[in-house]
Amino acid sequence: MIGLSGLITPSLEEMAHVAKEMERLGFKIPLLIGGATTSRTHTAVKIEPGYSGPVVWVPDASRAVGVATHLSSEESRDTFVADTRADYVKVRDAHAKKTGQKSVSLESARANRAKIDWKAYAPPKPKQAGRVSLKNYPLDKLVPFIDWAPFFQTWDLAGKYPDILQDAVVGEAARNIFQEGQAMLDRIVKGRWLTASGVFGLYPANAVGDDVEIYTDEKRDHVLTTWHCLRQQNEKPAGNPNLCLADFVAPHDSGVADWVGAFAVMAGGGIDARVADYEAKQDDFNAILLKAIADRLAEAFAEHLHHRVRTEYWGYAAGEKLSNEELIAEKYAGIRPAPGYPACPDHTEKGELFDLLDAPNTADMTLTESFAMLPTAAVSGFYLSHPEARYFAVGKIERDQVADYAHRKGMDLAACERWLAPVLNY
Ligand code: B12
Repeated sequence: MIGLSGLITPSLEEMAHVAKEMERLGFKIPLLIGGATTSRTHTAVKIEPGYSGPVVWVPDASRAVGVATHLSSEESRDTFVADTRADYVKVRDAHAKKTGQKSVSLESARANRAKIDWKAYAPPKPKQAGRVSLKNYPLDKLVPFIDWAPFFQTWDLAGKYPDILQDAVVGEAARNIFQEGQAMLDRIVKGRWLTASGVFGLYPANAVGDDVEIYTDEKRDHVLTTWHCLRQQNEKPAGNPNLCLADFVAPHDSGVADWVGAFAVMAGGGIDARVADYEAKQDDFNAILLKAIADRLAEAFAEHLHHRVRTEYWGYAAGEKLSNEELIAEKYAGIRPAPGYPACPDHTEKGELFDLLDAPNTADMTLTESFAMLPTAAVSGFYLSHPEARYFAVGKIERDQVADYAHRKGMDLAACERWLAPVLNY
């Protein structure tokens, strides 16, 4: 059997490609699909039609054993495969009948942008502009910023932290894994098992249409790089804007001198050798535990650095005093949208972001050809400071926007459609 796991959306198209390649090469073995961004619908609609062998979406790793048992059993294999196929035919039919979202033209969506009174607003100027590289960042500084809630998700334990520790059903399991997690964290920090490195930059910037131009200096006449944003195109009830992240940056023609930030952080330096050690001992539990803690540290680094930027380097929230719970609940001013998240679903924007920050040299981070970051325990994104800046989902977009976007990015339309496949409404 072949199993494919996909964390971010570029994997979705890659999986469909792998299925077609298996068909072309005459494979007959089962193909199992799993991972955070995959779904039964995607498997049925985009992957299964490409491969005539068995294709099964497995929502949870614990079910992989049952699925594999069926697929390798002489008695149940044919029925299991036939049932799955019949199910996917139904899913495809239902998907084909689904009426797509009602959209507006890009022009109308732009006319309905978020309206900010730029004349009445003075963007905060960073106390220290430019790029700062933070290599080998002290891990103990990150620990207080850890959000433990997703740690329990990794172990399929549902509930809010810290309440989950007292939960009647999963409380004991949660306490046990939390204790193991704390012990691993201690080993990592005291033993310097992992290195964390990051980089950020604060730049003069202005919006031009749906793009954000980042300038080389405050004269703002030389563009260093452009951050391309996508706009919501679903029909909105009166009074609700069709949002685009560029709406939260002062337009160039307003004459208002705005700024944006960019960052990339990781906490997985040196992890591969440690994981390999555990795996060589067949200790999968500790291998997963180590990766889960590294992921928590990477997110804590993003939270910690954003806090430092707000209070020190950009300094617009110098007096901010928020508890970790308030930070997790995003009670601060400004946002840090990350390419791939719903407000900026295009992963290719990480290319320009990494170039801008010189992330391979300044933070020991690289991108794969599918725009996944290495080490895997990594987060990257932008900083916006406007108090009205908020997260939203771009949702599905139409051909007119994709053509415009491809043109703005200087990208071939077909390539652009491939990267944006999960958000196309056509
Ligand atoms: C934890 C997490 C992270 C961690 C860890 C990532 C990692 N290295 O694993 C960190 C903080 C590092 C991270 C970073 C990023 N993330 Co993230 N992350 C998540 C989160 C919250 C949980 C994913 C997870 O680990 N779940 C626990 C595991 C165990 O579950 P799972 O992956 O679903 O796998 C289970 C099943 O699917 C199945 N399974 C999985 N694979 C397979 C394979 C087979 C063969 C089988 C049988 C079964 C199977 O078994 C597993 C256990 O049951 C999700 C949101 C969510 N709730 O899903 C976002 C999410 C995956 N992240 C997302 C994004 C965008 C990113 C970043 C690109 C953001 C950025 N710009 O920095 C980066 C990318 C990192 C990189 N290296 O490139 C998006 C992806 C959406 C998209 N459009 O692509 C998500 C969906 C959040 C969202 N709603 O937008 N992320």
